[in-house]
Amino acid sequence: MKLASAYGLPLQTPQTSDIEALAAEILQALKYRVGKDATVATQYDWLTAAILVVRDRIIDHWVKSTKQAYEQSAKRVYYLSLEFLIGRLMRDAFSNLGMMEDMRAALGSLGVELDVIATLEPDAALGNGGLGRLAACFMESMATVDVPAHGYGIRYANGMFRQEISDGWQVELPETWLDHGNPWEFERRERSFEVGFGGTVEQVAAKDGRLERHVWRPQERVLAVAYDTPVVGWRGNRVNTLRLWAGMPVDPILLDAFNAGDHIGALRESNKADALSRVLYPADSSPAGQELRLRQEYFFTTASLQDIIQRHLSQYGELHSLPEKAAIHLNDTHPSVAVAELMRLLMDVHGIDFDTAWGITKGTFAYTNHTLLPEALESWPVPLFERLLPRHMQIVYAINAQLLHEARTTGQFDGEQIARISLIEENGERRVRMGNLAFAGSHSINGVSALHTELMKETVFADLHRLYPSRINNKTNGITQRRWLFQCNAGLTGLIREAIGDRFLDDIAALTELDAFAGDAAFREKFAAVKRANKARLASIVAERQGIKLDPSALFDIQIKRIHEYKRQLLNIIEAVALYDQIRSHPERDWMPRVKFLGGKAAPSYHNAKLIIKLANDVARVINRDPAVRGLLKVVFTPNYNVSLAEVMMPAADLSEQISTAGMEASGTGNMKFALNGALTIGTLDGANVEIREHVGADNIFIFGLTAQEVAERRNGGYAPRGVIETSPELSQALAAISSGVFSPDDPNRYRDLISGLYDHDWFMVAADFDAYAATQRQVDAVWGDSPDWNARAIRNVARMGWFSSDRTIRQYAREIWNVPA
Ligand code: T68
Repeated sequence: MKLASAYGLPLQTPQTSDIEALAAEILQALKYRVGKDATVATQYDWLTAAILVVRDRIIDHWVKSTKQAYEQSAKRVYYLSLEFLIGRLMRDAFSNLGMMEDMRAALGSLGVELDVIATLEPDAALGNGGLGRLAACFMESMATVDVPAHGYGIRYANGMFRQEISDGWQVELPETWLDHGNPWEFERRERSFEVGFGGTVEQVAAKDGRLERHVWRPQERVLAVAYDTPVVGWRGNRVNTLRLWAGMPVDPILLDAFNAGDHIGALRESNKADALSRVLYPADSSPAGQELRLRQEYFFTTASLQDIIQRHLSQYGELHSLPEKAAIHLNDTHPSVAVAELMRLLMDVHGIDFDTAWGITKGTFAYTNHTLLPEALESWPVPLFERLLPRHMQIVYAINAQLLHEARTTGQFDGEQIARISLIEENGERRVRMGNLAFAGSHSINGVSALHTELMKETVFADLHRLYPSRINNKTNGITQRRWLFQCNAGLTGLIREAIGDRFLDDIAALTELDAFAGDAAFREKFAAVKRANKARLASIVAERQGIKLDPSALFDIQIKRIHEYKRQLLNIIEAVALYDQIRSHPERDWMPRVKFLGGKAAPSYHNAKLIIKLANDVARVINRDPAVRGLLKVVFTPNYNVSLAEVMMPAADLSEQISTAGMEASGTGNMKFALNGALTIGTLDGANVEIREHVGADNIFIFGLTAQEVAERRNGGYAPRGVIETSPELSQALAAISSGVFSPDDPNRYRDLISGLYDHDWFMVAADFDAYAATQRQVDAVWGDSPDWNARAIRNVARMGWFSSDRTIRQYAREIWNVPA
């Protein structure tokens, strides 16, 4: 068996005749589908031709999968998500179909390098961070474990912004991923649905004079048009559909207006429709709070539900069986207006009574919560909700009446508790609570790690949980090993195959067989060589893009994720400053050379997060220039962190930074990607870190800091950070340096407020955890100094991370929430 080459994962050795046939197919596609001759084809043309050839094979599987689900009357899963952070698709498809080496050889025979055209494929960045990437991993795992599923979302013309760093500051630029067309998608003009906004609700009386139906007469109408992308599972087993909606006007041009000379006004409808699928809101873990956002949520939700109902009706002819044949999953509260919308469709359009409709709704929906941050819990002002969705407002009130009646009849809740259960927030401005709506309308509500789920029961959903104690359950997140090991780390994958054979490719539980190799010195050497090559690859990218020279033998310490105060990049940067100070003060000590990488995007309106990016860059500039620490410490901020950069950084890390304030990171999934690629974690007992420790063993992870319970106690007990800072000389000095402008001589006051915030309140407990963090970093150094020990621990991490596969997560969703076989 041929081993994995630098990037490929061959399932068979390529045969010359196959290669020739494939090359001929690529040329055919280039000529007849791209319309170019090989002599004039650009690299983009070759990319398109290569994708089209593989796409043909995918379509065969796709048609088969769709037919099969229909013929077997299988229950389908519908995953509604405002975000799908997919990244590039070509390698995914080649690798899952076992065609990587054949395609490489075929393209090579035509003088085209697969690795070169692969880098031209734009990232489909239709998401902000963890929540969107989880949706993408889930789509791949559902196809792999053979769950008939459709993802539903929005086809944003502009996804996540491109981040440039200019003079150390984040600058946001639009990313236009569709510039060269998108060979993966199929436009389905015939699959379009009307979406209404505003207007009035009429009550139509029945013959006997009783009120019968409500008819919503929207003031505005737009169309949602479907674009389908096939999602290929491992070994091409099943191909599911990601259906993304784009806004289109009902009347592309208002001819009357145009003819009257109002050329701009004539396009008004068109522009309005266009706006719905124009941009992804680039804020995570904070509410967008804008009318357009609510419009986007309703737009994709109603289109998806109309589509689901149409499919169900065409197969079963009635809607009472919906819960048996369809599981609709709400990825966070962004689609939770679906609860009211399904009720509306069932009652107003299909004539089903309220109680029956409510039963169908609860039987069909399930909801995942991804955050406990109070400021991130979505709610909409009642006047806005009522103006855009007048009928839904009535339905929300009707559901609320029923919900509060149920709560009151238990006799278990006082007035305050009832107020917290209510779908309407009544303190101050009245608002519709989307989390409570999703909870009320779902039979299952899950958290994304064991700790997060417990905290959900104790905090945000404490009262609803007491009312419906069987609804909350845990489904710890996972990641797809196809992208996050096989594809991004072919070197390590090849080495594992050499050691334990190929079984783990299909059954990730077999990865535990690698554990035995932690004690094998020869294997450790090979493992270290793979890591070193991955680090060299990252170093060369940093050299090329940023002109910074790095030594791959230094410890690569990486924190990459969205920039947010609760994720505590600031703690990491302050520790870098303290370390810098220590190295300068004690040059005689045996310091371990280290490169600290930071990367991530800040929401454009998040002032402190943007300031933290500037601080990272200011600190990097000073440290990297100082000859006193040369060869011992470097700080690198990698611009425009995205899925493709993650695929290079995860395999190159020695140390993974997962240092959020305990109780605030719901799960984390980057933590899983790093450990699976052989990085050791330094982290708090937060989110899935807790379970990672259980799986890899306490000796193979560096845990520090306050627990979630301790954080809560400190906050309740009147935490006084100033005293804490004053008793830590290292921390005081580092803060004084930052605050006084050592790293910002051009604007010495730049960080004064940021740092005084730590003295005055320090909500994220940076000061409380600093000493423990710094001390643990020195333990990291000590273990790093003993490479056999370090490598043994790293190997154990790889061997024991199989449980964090999203295949496991999806099987649990399938069996315990959706009631579908997997
Ligand atoms: C993340 N949430 C959690 N939110 O922070 C992370 N929010 O701990 C978890 O691992 C991950 O979800 C998957 O469960 C997010 O990423 C968002 O991106 C987001 C987007 C819009 C509005 C609010």
